[in-house]
Amino acid sequence: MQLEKYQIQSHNEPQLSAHYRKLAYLEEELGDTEQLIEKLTAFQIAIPSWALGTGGTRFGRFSAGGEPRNLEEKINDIGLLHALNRSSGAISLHIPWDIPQDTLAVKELAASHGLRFDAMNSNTFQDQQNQEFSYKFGSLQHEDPKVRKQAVEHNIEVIRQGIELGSKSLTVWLADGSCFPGQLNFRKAFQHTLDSLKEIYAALPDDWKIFIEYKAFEPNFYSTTVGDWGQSLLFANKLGPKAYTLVDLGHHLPNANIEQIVSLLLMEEKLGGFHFNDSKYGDDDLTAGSIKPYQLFLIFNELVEGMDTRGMDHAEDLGWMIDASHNVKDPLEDLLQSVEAIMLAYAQALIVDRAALQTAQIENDVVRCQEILQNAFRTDLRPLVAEARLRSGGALAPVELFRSLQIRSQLIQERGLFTMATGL
Ligand code: PSV
Ligand code: MN
Ligand code: MN
Repeated sequence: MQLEKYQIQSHNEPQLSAHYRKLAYLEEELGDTEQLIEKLTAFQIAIPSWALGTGGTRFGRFSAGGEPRNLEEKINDIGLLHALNRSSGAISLHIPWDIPQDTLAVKELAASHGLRFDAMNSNTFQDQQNQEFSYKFGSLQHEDPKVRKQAVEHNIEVIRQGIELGSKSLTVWLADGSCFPGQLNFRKAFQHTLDSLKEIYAALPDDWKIFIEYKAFEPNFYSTTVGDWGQSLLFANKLGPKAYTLVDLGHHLPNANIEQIVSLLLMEEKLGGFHFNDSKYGDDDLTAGSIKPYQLFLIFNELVEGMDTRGMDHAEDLGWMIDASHNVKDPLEDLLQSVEAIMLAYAQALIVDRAALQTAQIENDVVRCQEILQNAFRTDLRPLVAEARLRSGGALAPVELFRSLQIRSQLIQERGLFTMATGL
């Protein structure tokens, strides 16, 4: 199904006067908001192809129905999201879940929705059909060079496919690690992984980046070979200038200070991008901003400060992506909520009074520092984010429109009730 312009307009029409009233109030508070709106309009968040179906746990999976059955339908779903919010203009593919049959047609379809191809994701954490060697005991870290070679070649194949699609980066997330003490020689595992990554790095085109994603635990529960930002940074530094660390918010040990990690990675010019999600305990799949919105804001606060200090382009110089897919919400509504939360945190970070904060920091005025940050965090910037959406042709209230048009029922009619999107 496709969303028509008139459907968005007739949704927006009756809400316009209330919207402009709220916006005017904000303008009174903040002064000129044009620059803020421009930045919000430019900011795009990539959607992973595996977030479009209901996720699952190892205990069960409950499909929402109408899930995309192939790459084309996944692209169409992201097209729908982008039409609604105008901020989801990119898709991140996972190989082999999303192998394009007809690359040209896939590119055209994506372009017709205004989507570009974000980072490509390789998969050496599952055994695929017809695969010669198993990844049960790791891939790039494996003791057996033949297993490592197979995993390296897979990554190089993913780069090749990405080149055809116009992507510019590869994200490597490894499940490699160990479940029990003594299972692994940590240094050997690291060294093998480094050697394998070097071969993948050598296959990167000049204008590509490789993102090394870390994760503290799961599926291995004793050690993960790229377990934290220190290990990821070691790899990235040893590999060279095209290698960066990727921060997935859900991949830390509880209470980790992610904003500090972000700040230091930026300082080292090694922050490559983000996977947004949220968690209460050890999850990496809850809706961004649903549990710890203040943390999300604090992360953006460091991002904006660090990027501005370095003259970086907010929209272009880092990879922004959602990585969440869970069990109980409609996946498309969930993604709309995640994008909104990310945009809000970004907007709040943009209005932090940086000069005043710097002065308060120099004067050790701790109370003032907190006031400044929380003033920004507690300002309701939803009208600003909505205005950015409105100006780009999106809906003032995307979730409401998704519901009133009964998009899920239409997708179920088109695709059936018992569909199962490929993914985690
Ligand atoms: C597994 O934790 C994971 O969610 C990682 O975050 C990757 O980015 C993703 O799967 C896809 O490979
Ligand atoms: Mn991730
Ligand atoms: Mn994850």
